[in-house]
Amino acid sequence: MDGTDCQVAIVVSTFNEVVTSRLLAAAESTLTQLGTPQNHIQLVRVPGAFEIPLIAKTLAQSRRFDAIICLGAVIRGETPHFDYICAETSRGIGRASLETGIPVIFGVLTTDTVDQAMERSGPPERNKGADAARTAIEMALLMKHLSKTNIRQSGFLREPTKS
Ligand code: INI
Repeated sequence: MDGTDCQVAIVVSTFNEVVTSRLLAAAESTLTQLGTPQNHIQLVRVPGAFEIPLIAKTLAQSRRFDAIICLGAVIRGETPHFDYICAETSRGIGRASLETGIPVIFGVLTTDTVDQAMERSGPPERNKGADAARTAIEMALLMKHLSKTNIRQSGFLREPTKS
């Protein structure tokens, strides 16, 4: 995958920053490894995961980005609102993508404990921020490809079988 020509925005929440800073570092270094230059990466910080969808949608609507990466950490031990925050964040991120046609990637950890969140924000091979960055570039390239090719000839669609 070559992310050289991709414009990417990262929305990261500052709640549980000890975890989200690790997701962010892994996402940024993965983008760099995939060739995306620093000046093609726009970083926006929001207070909590609940605030991610609005900003992600606003960035997607600007049409300036090929993909938006959403990073956050919701930890059950710390809130009775866990289920509400997770549900709204995931639904909102999904809607932002479908309503704008821009890939908006779900890189939000939802864990029972801080230890689990630390485990999933560790080295690049076990880091959800790194996964989200790879997915963002893969989806950005896929969307670019689909917009350039005749969709029927691209191999993504199979002709219906005649009965
Ligand atoms: N936000 C998070 O991103 N993670 C959490 O674990 C969390 N907890 O525990 O409450 C959290 N709460 C804040 C929430 O996302 C909003 O910022 C807040 O409710 C204001 O809308």
